[in-house]
Amino acid sequence: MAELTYRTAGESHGQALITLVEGLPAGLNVDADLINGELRRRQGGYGRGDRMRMEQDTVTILGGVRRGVTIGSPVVMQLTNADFRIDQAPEISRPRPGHADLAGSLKWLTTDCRNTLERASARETAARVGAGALTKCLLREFDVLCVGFVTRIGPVEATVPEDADLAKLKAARDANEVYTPDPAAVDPMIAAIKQAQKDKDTLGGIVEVRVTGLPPGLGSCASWQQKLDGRIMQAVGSIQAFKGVEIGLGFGATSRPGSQVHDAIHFDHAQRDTTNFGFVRKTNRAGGLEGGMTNGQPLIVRAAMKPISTLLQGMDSVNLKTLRPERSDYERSDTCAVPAASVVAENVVAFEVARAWLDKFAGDTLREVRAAYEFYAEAVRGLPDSTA
Ligand code: EPS
Repeated sequence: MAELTYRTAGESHGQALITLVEGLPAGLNVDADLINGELRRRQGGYGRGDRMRMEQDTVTILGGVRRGVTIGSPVVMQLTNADFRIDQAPEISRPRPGHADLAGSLKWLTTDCRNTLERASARETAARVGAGALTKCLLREFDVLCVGFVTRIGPVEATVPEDADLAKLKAARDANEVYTPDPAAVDPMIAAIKQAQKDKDTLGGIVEVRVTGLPPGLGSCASWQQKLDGRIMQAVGSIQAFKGVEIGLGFGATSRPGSQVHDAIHFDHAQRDTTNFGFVRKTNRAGGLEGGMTNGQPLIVRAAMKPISTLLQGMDSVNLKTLRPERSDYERSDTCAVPAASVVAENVVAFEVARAWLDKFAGDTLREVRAAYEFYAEAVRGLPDSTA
């Protein structure tokens, strides 16, 4: 059974984006509506530009699925681009500060930043959402819920209680255009984006992803590559324009003494049938991960997105063809893509959780994955008598 992995290919204005997912068990129902729903959400959110009115991201499954069910072979998904003018698109030779333009042009020895920006573009995140949404079809078989939302846009911060019911947060998030579960933050966030638009500027923000229903022991402290916190940080930190990722208290843990950082352990027989198997924590400052492994508490991941680097007002730059100072180029772009980025973060976290799930509960078929999970749950409930 191969490890669950995925790759993406395709340019922002090329023919299509491709996602290739390997390592899913056979027998999994693939819900195209679920995948298309996530793709639609990623296209939305207040602050997006005109491109998103042109594209209608809908998945075409090219392989690995028969009659709506996985058959154990690689799953190939395609998203067709409506705007596929890559060969006609103009050259860009005045790199945008903050974008991949300059570093990529030097790397590939060109004065046309387009070769770089076509792949660096956040359009690629549609392919990643496709992969994550596919793995949600697996996670929901085990009642794992993964929800991403916005907690900050520019100067406006949302208030989201740590112990709130995740399904309720999801419903509140889905009721507005900035994907925040705090109704009081919606209008100020929209106003901040409108102001940035007026100022020919852009805004960043913070997104959060919470996952419930995870048993302890996903990921591993035995090797650095298998630590789930590290995998999540790579997956989230590699999202276009992301500059920071934290788990649980994250950076906030540094200013407190240990007694106010760690989550005391209690045991409650009445909770033996839940995913914490009775090992109760009254706080969740660790964000559900200790030693690179899930501990039976909800996962909490937070990440920072910088403002988009394509500015209508431009910034000081250099023309790569003349080496003389000029303002940076402007390409049609978004004012704020933080809501969309919360969908991307949610789905890449879902993928990493699913990967860790299949590492622990491996099987060629969903039946075997389920049996492995049930065996483990029974064994944990049997402790201290059922030791390895
Ligand atoms: C992007 C620029 C804009 C965004 C794009 C990311 O595209 P365009 O240059 O075609 O107007 O809309 O985001 C997407 C296409 C998407 O699917 O999210 C950029 O430069 O990163």
